[in-house]
Amino acid sequence: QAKPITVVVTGAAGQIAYSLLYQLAAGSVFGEDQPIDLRLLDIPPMMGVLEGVVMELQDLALPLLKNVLPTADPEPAFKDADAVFLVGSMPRKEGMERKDLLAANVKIFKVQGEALDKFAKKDVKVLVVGNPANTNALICSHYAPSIPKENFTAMTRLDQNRAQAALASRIGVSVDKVKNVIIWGNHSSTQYPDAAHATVEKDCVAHPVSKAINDDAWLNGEFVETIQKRGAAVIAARKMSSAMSAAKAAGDHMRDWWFGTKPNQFVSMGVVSDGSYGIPKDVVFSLPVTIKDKKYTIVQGLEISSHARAKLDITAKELEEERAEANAVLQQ
Ligand code: NAX
Repeated sequence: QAKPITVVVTGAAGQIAYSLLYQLAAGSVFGEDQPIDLRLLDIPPMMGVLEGVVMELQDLALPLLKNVLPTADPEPAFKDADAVFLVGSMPRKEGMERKDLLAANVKIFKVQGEALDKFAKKDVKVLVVGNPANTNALICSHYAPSIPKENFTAMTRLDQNRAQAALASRIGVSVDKVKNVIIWGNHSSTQYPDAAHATVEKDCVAHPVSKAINDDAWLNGEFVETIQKRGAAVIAARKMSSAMSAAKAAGDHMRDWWFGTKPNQFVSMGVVSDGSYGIPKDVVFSLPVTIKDKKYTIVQGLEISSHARAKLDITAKELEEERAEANAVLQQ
């Protein structure tokens, strides 16, 4: 059997981790022949809850799970880590401004970036889920200068999955028939879910989604808004934020990073911008990528309509503002 890889989940006592850990232990992310050592990081007050999670992991009776370490200390958590899910963050409390939330989280991701820099493997793959995910990923990477920037990504896969499901439902096909819908920008309500390059497979032939739907008003209006506000809709109904679907998306994102994307298919990930599509450099921007040998390549040459351009600029501006706010907090 292969040697175990070290997989870290932060916020391990929280609700997303609760769904994610099962997928990891069952082999649905790193493969059914890949044993794993799990490191579970959370804050000291959550250690009791985390003990319960460890008991349940044991009771899963899954052979791929070799060792489980619950801890509140980043050093043993990140030591020689191969793959890291940064899920833990400070949740928004009542009366808290967006700025306060950003300030609290930026500090967490600075500390974790420094710890990754010192203790993790240099080829570690870091997926940031905790919000504001894009800016947290940028900060984390900044404080881990010995690890390549490409090794830090932010999750917009949940948004991609939501968009894919919404399009499939509208067309009336199974969700796997829809491909290449793109999430551009920030994982926030300024994100731009874009179906312009998406295809739907019918009778083994790929057709443009725009033709299959044939309703630009819906694609540019209701579709975009529904995806942008889907997280809020789940909170309104469930009284808690998306967790099962977020965990599934985190697994999808990491699996594609680990094993690569399928031919003619791309996925969206928040990655450090290299200036492609006129997007400002040095923000973590969700872009379409293909992945091979654990390295992603930004898909180039997609046509951007003037309508899309305006949407990309809005979400880029928000990310630049977040970066400025984060830098202001870190300079205090
Ligand atoms: P929970 O509040 O259930 O769990 C968060 C856990 O993180 C808690 O156990 C908390 O103690 C822990 N934590 C706090 N500070 C920590 C630190 N410094 N080190 C380690 N652990 C720490 O939240 P949950 O529903 O699991 O959501 C986690 C994060 O994911 C939130 O920031 C949430 O906004 C974000 N989301 C991101 C999504 C995305 O698509 N990128 C979608 C889902 C979700 O909203």
